[in-house]
Amino acid sequence: MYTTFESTPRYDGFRMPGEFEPHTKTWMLWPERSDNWRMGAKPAQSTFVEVANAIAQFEPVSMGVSRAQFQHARQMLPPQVRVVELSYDDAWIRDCGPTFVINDQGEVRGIDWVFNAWGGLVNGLYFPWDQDDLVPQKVLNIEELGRYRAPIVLEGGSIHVDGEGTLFTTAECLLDEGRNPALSQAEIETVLAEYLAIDKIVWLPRGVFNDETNGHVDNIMTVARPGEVIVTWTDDPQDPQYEISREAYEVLVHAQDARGRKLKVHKIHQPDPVLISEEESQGVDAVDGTLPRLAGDRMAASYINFLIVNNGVVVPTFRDRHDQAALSALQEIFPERKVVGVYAKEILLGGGNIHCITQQQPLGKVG
Ligand code: KQY
Repeated sequence: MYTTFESTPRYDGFRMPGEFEPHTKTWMLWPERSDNWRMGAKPAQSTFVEVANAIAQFEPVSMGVSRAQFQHARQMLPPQVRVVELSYDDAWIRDCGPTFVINDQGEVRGIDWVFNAWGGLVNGLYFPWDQDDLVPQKVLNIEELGRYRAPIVLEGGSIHVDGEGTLFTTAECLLDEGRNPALSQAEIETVLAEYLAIDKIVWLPRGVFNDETNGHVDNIMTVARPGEVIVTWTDDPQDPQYEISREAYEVLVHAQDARGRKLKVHKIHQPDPVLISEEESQGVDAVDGTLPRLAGDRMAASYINFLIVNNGVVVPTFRDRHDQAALSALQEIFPERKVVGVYAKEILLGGGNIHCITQQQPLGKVG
């Protein structure tokens, strides 16, 4: 049965689990809009199929697809991927989809944050976004899970948790004027504490250079397991990411998590700058109100934007000289999982990466 609860997850005994905890499935949305994805989204669709295939080695995948693309997506995706018709504005389910929470009995519910396309009329990336804002309701209806409508604008990519009371985020994003200008930092912290069962928030100052989400945390750092995090890095002092990564590293090595632990912080060197080519730029339809894709612009490329799945890790690669080192480092950090790389420039050209196009649904009670 579908219910919207008026209480808060914490009050009801729910918490947001870490991504490394068991999943029942991963959700994705099929890319389609030609003002964000080049060549009518055809190259991006091929990459989304590769990501779905990589995840499907480890756990079920459900793909939301529009009415217009249903037959095409069904034909491109393997039979083990469930295809569900639903409407949405673009394919970033990490951000517009529900954040799942779980209780000690294994009941799963979903948080439906207010979504305004990364900044609404102040600095949002497209208009309108009303169908994206309905995605959590649709997913929770399909899954017959209870819903909480949260009272703030928030995207899933702007938070990471350790499942044990610690949340990581960036001030650049959560305090941006396009999200919740009427709320203080303390008021935002109170909402996060109540909806995700959080006792400690680690604020990084900024996200990755040129990240159009106002610096989502999921592109600069992630949580491997409680007490252990990974940050994107560069050794090049001329690179604009150099100071940003150092700043984040300093915060992380000096932080204590909700359980009073010091963090073990791994560094993964970023790829060389990934720029939009003339051909890639020309493949994107120009539409007023949508962020243009200009030749020569640098995209926010980072290996950190990976997804942890059951027994696996699905990592973006860039055909870059740093790819192999990143994959090897991640395999060492996750010896219990198989690390799989997917060449992901087409997702990056849309403005995000593998973590941004996926949303894990935790494993609830079995049977
Ligand atoms: O990185 C993300 N989480 C989403 C980026 C949105 C890009 C829209 N063009």
